[in-house]
Amino acid sequence: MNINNDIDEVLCKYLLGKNVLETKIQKMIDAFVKEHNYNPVEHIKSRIKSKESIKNKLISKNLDGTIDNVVNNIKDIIGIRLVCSFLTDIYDIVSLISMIPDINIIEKKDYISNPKSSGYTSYHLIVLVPIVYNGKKDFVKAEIQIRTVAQDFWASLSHKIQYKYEDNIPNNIKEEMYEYSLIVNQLDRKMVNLNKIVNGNK
Ligand code: 0O2
Repeated sequence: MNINNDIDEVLCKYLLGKNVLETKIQKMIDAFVKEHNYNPVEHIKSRIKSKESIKNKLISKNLDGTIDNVVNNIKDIIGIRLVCSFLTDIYDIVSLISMIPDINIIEKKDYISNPKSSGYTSYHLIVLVPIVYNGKKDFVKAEIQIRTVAQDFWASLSHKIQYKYEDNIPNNIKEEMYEYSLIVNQLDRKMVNLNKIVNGNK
């Protein structure tokens, strides 16, 4: 499949959107840290989806390589991941993001309450980010993934396994990863409780 040549210009818009979103999220974190003397975010990672990955996603969705299909059907060309210590931080971060002026949340996916069948847990937001490109106002979509350090550790190995076996992950590995996702969840909950005790149940 060949994606239309205009993809490079479209990707410039997404790069701009990534910068706008990163700046707004960083400001949000700085303000929170100033007020609470606590940083809920351990680290942030962001990326623009590669053309190869965009192409593969279109193929997996049975879509042609038109710009309309890219813009309307690929919501994670901009991907920002916020990794935090505690499960409770995730929900605080979601509510902080929902208060950022100009950032419009259009979809929320709580894979913590409803984990994926693989065992994957994370909180995903799809947002609209305002940009000004060639003097014109526009919006681009972005996916924000919010997860704990433990969930990130699990997802990182899961990603390597998916890459290595593509769609043919052996059942014993799938089962083992699912079992470890339950352990991650249990650990995350225990850490929240312990942290409450350490902080005098605040
Ligand atoms: P990559 O390389 O991380 O970008 P959509 O994909 O948005 O059209 P869908 O299926 O509703 O449609 O999206 P979903 O499931 O909300 O989010 C998909 C993303 O979640 C994946 O993006 C991964 O980042 C992450 N994810 C989902 N399941 C797993 C899993 O089992 N293991 C890991 N490591 N990550 C997972 P991509 O584009 O598939 O991949």
